[in-house]
Formats: sequence, structure tokens, C-alpha cells
Amino acid sequence: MSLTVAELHQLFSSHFAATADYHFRAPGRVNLIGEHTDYNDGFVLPCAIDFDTHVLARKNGLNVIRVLAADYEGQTDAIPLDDVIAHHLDYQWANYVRGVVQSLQQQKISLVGCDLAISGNVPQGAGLSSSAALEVALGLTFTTLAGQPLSLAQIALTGQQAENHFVGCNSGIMDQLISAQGQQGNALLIDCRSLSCQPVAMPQALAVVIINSNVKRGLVGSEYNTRRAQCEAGAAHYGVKALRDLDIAAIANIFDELDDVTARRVRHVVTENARTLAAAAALASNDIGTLSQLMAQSHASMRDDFEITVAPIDYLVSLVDSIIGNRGGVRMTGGGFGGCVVALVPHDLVAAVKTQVATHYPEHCGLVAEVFVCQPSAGAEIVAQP
Ligand code: GAF
Repeated sequence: MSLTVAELHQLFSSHFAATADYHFRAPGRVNLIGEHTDYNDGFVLPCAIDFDTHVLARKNGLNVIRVLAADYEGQTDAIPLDDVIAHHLDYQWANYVRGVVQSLQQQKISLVGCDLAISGNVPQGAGLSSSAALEVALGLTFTTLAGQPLSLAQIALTGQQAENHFVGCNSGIMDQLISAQGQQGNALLIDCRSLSCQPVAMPQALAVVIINSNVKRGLVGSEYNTRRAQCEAGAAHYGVKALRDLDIAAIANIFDELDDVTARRVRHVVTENARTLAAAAALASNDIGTLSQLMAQSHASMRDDFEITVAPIDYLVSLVDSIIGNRGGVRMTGGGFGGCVVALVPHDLVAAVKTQVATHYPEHCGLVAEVFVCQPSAGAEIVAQP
């Protein structure tokens, strides 16, 4: 978090002239494998990470939600509860708050007036789900203060609805669900149709290394919604509800049946679903060689079939692969078009990864990367309440 919790409390007190008596937290995430499968009702294998968004709160007895964004030079928003929720024209962060408020109101939750101060350290625009962490932390905040608790899955769905219907990105459920339900020391194999989550223990021998390419990305206005539409067109062609309902045999003649681009989009999703299930099994049985191959295949599929990687990301993946070989795995993670690489790295090679990225990435790509060694972490929680 850019501010410590103590500093956020101080800021809250000086801004609202009252102390916060609630504290909520929700984490960002990294996806190990299963990319762009969630909105195809498929499988994903993410873990929550030890970067979080924190919300401090108090009920204010008014009919308004007042928000202080500590990480945005103290920008504020005020959301009247008895009026139509409109878009904020200047602050994008405020639209996540407003989107969650609107989504809860549509579910007939009677929200109460409150004051909030928000801060977090999930890198923004890096594909580590800073927006999902914010949505989930807010969903937990508003429902707790209203005395109308929702299940963690419902909170995740609320965040997704805010993203889809208010912010304007047709994202799937993965980011919100893992932020809500992550488990310490585990990845979760999520079935995005049933929303069932199965913990898969992360191997002690491997560090979760995230490399931020610092190629900035944004889901809204990017190609994300186009990819989703292409997948839906592919599912419609085969007469199935979602690409989840196809296996590799079913698409054997796909290049005769669909245009080249749609065919490659479909092939990515169908093969990625199979890879994700295989990767969860490999992780569970500590078969790192197989995991390594599956992550490499996933990256190639994102690069060649789904076309969501960029040159600096491809470079980072090949650099890390040349260091870790089949002792670990590496691929792009998240929505694509920049963002981060995830690598599972044997502890004795973490230093080499850091050094080589610091040396060679700027030479080859003219950018400086950040390397984070993360812990698979617990999902959202109420840290304090009166
Ligand atoms: C983004 C979306 F928000 C997720 O729903 C998911 O589709 C991901 O991109 C790609 O796997 O993070």
C-alpha cells in the first residue's frame, strides 16, 4: 500500500474529523494459466497475491457515500444514495465505486451513508487486478455496513457487474472471484461456469515471480471486448452455449469452417481449457516438467492464436525461460497487450532472473521492469469492525 494502514487511519481522521471503525481488505491476483477462458465458461488457475487494496470506513448518518482516494492526491467523490448513479466524468477510480454502488442497488441492497478512505499497493494498469481488488473490497464494505452480507461469490459477481455494466469492460469472473476467495499458500482451480473453486497447493520449491513489463495496458478501449465477441461468434457457429462446451476433437476441421482469425481465437480457448486442467493436475502432483511445458504452450497460444502478447512480453518470457528451463514455468499473465509475466522459479534461480531482467530488458526493449516475488495469499476479509 502506498500508505501504511496507520497513515490511512490518520488521513481518514483528519479528512472526515472522525475515526474509522471498519477496515476491509482485498488482494490483487496473478493467473498461473487459463487466459481468456473465464468468459467462455472455462477453467482458470489464479492465486491471490500479497498486494492489497484497503478501505477504511464509518457510517456517517447521511444519505451520501463520501470517498477519499488516498493514492490519487486526495481526490474525493460524493455519491448521493437517493439519486440515479451517473458516471464520474473526471476520475476513473470513482466509476468503480459508483459501479459497485449501482450494482448493489440493483440487487435491492439498502446501502447506508458512509465515509471511506481507500489506498492500495496493487500495481495499477499492470494486469494484476487492481480494479477487481477495489470492487471486491468495496462490495464487502457496503454490504457489511448495510448489515446485508453477501457470499464471497456474490460479492465477486457484483464487482463483475460493475465492470461490465458501469465501467464498460466485458471481463469475466476470474479476477473478482480470486480476489474474494483466494487461499493462503494455494492457487484455485476455478470452474467459471459453476464458480466452484478447488485449492491446489503451490509447491514450496518454487517462488511466484511476477515481472511487470511496464508496457501500460487498459482493458477498456483495448482489444478485450473484441476477443470476447470473436469467442461468442465461434460458440454460436458450433451451436454451443460457450466454448467450454467444445473439446479439441470437436474443432478438428475448424479452419475449413471458420475464418482464420475466429478459428485461431477458438483454438486458443479450447486448448487453453485443456491445458489449465492438465496444469492443475501437474501442480498437484508436483510434476514441474509438465507444468513448464503447459505454461510455454499457453504463452505460444496467446501469442500466435489469441494475439494478445506484445514484443517486450515475448522477450521477457524467452529470457526467463532460458534461465529456468524445465525446472519452472513462465508465461504472460492477465488480459494481455502489456502488463506482466508470471514465472514459477526455483528459489536458487530467483537472483539470476532478477539480475538478467535488470541487465537485458532495458537493452532489448528500452524499458525497465519491476520484479516481485509474491506469496499466494488469502482473499478478501473484514480486518476490523466495531
Ligand atoms: C482480465 C479480465 F478481467 C478477466 O476476466 C480475464 O478474462 C483475463 O483478463 C484474461 O484471462 O483480467
